Amino acid sequence: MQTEDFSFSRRALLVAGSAAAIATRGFASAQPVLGRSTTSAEPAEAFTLPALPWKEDALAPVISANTISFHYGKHHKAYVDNLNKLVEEKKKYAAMNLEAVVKASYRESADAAVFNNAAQVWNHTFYWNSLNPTAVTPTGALLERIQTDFGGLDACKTRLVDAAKSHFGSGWAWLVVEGGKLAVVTTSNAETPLTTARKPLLVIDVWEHAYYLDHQNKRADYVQGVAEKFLNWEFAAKNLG
Ligand code: MN3
Repeated sequence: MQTEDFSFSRRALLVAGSAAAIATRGFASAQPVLGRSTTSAEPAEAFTLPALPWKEDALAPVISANTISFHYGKHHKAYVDNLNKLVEEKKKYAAMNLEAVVKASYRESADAAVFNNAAQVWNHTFYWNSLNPTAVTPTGALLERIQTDFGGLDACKTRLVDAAKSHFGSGWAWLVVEGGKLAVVTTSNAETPLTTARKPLLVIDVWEHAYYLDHQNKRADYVQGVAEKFLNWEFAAKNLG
């Protein structure tokens, strides 16, 4: 498992339906960074907030339009804005795309703020693409892996839901490939599989801002609703490759 396999593939995002919006500095790692040259003396193009791949009310009532408006329009946007401010001062990140910033800043304790904001930009875009208002079920190689590694789709969803429910504090519940097998893991705060040998397939945001307006303290209602109705298995399949 090579770390370059974990790139937020543009192909997967094209399938997710918001190609034009995601073809920005942050999500074009599989090809030259769009609109700028790493050797140019021109100022770096700013990171941008990718468009949502569906309408704000598409996941209601599990995730209301109100939650999406804050989560995407305020939280996600703030991470983008903060990252742009930070990178203006931290010139070594100026020529990097988003994935490179996440990976490079992770190793620098003095750049924790850069990592936190960059990783949260990446994690949130991955999260929006992990959700799909149209019910789809896994097929093909992904379904085979799910059956082999979890014993079936229901068991896979249960593992993801249980991990999301039991994660302490803010973080993320991920379906990943680790050591050639599917696995469910959680990360805290801005931590992301991007800095590890794990390849992310899907994620559920379990920060309180993801569900508190709709479900208050009942995180289980949110994660069960997401797992039952909105997991984007097509996105997972593309990430599996
Ligand atoms: Mn969030």
